[in-house]
Amino acid sequence: MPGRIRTFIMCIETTFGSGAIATAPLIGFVLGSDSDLPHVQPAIEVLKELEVPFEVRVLSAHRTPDDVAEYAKSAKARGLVAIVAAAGGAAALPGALAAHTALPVVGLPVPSLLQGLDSLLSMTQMPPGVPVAAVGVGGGRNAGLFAARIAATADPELALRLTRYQAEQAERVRERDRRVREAVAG
Ligand code: AIR
Repeated sequence: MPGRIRTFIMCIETTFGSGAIATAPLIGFVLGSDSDLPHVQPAIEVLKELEVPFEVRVLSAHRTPDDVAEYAKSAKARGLVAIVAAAGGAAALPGALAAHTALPVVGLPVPSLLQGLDSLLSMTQMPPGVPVAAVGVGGGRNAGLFAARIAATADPELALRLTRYQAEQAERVRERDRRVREAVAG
C-alpha cells in the first residue's frame, strides 16, 4: 500500500477508531419531536437486528426549519443513503427534507389527535416533483425494513440478512398455521 494512503487510513483510525468507515450511519432517523420516539423505536430495533448503522436527530419542520434544511443538504455528503422522517399532525417534515435532498425519504406518520390520518395525508399528498414514500400510521417496523431494503441495494451481505429475515418470518407463520389447524382439529 502506498505510504500516503497508509498514513491517511492511520489518521482516520486514530481519529474515529478502526470501525469508523464500516459504522458510519447509512440511515438517518429524523423526529419532529422527542415525543415521537416510541413510534420510531421499532424501526431502530429492526436496523439493530439487521446491523445497519443509523443516526437519530430531533428536527422540526416548523420549529427548527433551518436545521431541517441544513441536515437534508448535508445528508448525502455525510454518507446517508436514506432518511426516515417521523412526525405527527401537520407532518411537513418528510416533505421539507425531500425538498433539500435527492436521497429517498420515507415518512413515518405518527398517531395524532386525528388518529394519524392528518400525519399520513401530510406525507403522501406531496406536490409533483417532491416525492416522499410513506408507511402506514405507526408503521415503525416497516419504516425500518424499507430503509434497510434501500441500503441493501448497495450491500449484498445486508440483502442476504434481509432474505434470511423473510425466511424466518415465513417459518413463524407456518408454525402458527400448524398450531391453528391442530387446535381446530380437536
Ligand atoms: N411536529 C413537530 N413540529 C412539527 C410537527 N408537525 C409534530 C411532532 C409530534 C407533534 O407535532 O412530530 O408528533 C407534537 O409534538 P410535541 O413536541 O408537542 O410533542
